[in-house]
Amino acid sequence: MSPVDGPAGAPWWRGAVVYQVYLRSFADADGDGSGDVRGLRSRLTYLRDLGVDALWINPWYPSPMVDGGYDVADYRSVDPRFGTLADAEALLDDAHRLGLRVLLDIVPNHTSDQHPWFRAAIAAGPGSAERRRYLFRPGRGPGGDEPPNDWQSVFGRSAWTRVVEPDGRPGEWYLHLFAAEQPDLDWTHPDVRADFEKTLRFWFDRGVDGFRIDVAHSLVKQEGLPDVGSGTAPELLTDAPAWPPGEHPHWDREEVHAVYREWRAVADSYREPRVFVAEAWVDGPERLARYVRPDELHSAFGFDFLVSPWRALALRRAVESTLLEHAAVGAPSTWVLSNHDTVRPVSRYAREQTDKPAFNLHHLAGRPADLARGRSRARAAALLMLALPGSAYLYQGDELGLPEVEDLPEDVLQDPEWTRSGHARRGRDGCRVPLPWTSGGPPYGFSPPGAAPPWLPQPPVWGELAVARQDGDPASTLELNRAALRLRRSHPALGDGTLRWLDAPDGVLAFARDPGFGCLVNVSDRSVPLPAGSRLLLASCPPDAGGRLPPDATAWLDTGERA
Ligand code: TEU
Repeated sequence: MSPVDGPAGAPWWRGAVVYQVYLRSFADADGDGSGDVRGLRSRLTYLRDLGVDALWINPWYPSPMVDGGYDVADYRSVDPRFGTLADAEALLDDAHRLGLRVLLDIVPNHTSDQHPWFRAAIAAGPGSAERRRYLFRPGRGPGGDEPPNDWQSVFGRSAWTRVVEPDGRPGEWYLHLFAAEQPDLDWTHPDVRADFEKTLRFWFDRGVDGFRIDVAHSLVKQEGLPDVGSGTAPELLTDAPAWPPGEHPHWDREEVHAVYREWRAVADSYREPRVFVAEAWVDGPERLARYVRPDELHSAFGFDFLVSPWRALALRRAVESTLLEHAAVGAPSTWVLSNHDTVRPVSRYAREQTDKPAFNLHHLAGRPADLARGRSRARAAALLMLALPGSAYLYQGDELGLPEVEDLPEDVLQDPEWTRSGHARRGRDGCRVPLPWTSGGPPYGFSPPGAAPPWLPQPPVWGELAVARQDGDPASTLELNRAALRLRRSHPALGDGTLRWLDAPDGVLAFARDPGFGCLVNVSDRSVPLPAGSRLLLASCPPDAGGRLPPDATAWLDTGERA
């Protein structure tokens, strides 16, 4: 068994629970109101005690922070607001000493407009070698006044911006699938491929255990950059299915897989092989599984589960199809309920559940919320997720049951989605509010005394949801997560493996995992009996006096069966 192997000899990542650290909002050590690497180092024992196996840290590279660090100006350094390279190395040492692995976030689709390559491209002018690393094109129409094609930015409006040429005249346009400050790279250019390989090695050589790959499905664009055509919406999940699989001009194209075969070879060249997880919003598990074929990436977020409403059939369908398609290529499924782009589960499940995916705040606008119900469901969903075969990602603050902060004042909103959508969508700041560590008022232990206010204001409810308040309270969401992670670690049936669905009443999901584990998820609106002969290990809500599991609750059971 190599040092990277898990208890049963399987590679650690196949069944790992990974905690997502949104660094700006995790813990602030230097008192500037924004989280940093030293803050994270000071809280590593909290993560060890929570019981996770690894961390994924959102981009910490030098960045103008137009898109929270997803606009990278230098891939092989650390932004001074977050710390230094020495701090990063110390963090890796500390984490490894505590038995935590560390994944970083790589952003290959685009750079910042302040990246030296893009600055050189602007300065060098049309036709230059420097411009060929990006996607510069002449405009359409008289005078080239129209964008080169109809592609839309994910954040709203055209995906093209026109530049002023060195001679002062309006000139070419460049492509940016996200903000204008995030120009897309041209992945057919050998410099681009070589430089990212260099970045992977730079961090792997420093002991980083792997990478989450940002918008992994967008890198390679169709030659000639043809129009997407009519009837498309600027939203990933809605415009992809209109296209035959693999043929959208910029999402999920076949050519992207060659890049990941190269990256896999880099990861495998290390004595302790490094791992990848793809962020790929593609059209269903079958397309997703293509990213985790044996010579490609190790894992990919199963977003069908994330967007699934709290409804038994939808959840079962998402789980079943994800498991099936991953098994076909020999990869473990990767479950996730939220991240820094999506609305907090407590607030999502607080709404009436429709058949439509509702993973962004703007999907919920105007729909009445019952946060207590949302929290029950979020707790139940967490136990469901942690009982499923494969690995799971836990977004910071979800272990505390934090809700989305839906009423941030407009003047503090920073997400480029807010401005680019012409204020039609408030964006993703509401799930990025700095964490509450202690009760007693802002900054709730996020920053040291006397610090600048947190970069987003924290709501009063942070007091009752703070880590210190939940610590030791067996009824708290924090203790529920700790108990689940403890059990998951010690129970031989949990983590990587398979499941067997069991017969269950309408609105209830029931499955078994060998040896001796059962999971019952009550998505219906009435309580249901626990199976006879089983012993309750953990429940997101205690059974009633008659031993029945209430609605919106999950139970973990010892079924007594031994292999
Ligand atoms: O997100 C990819 C993405 O397209 C969506 O999650 C998108 O941000 C959301 O649907 C908008 O409502 C990744 C990062 O996770 C995100 O934070 C970045 O903004 C984006 O890439 C660009 O790098």
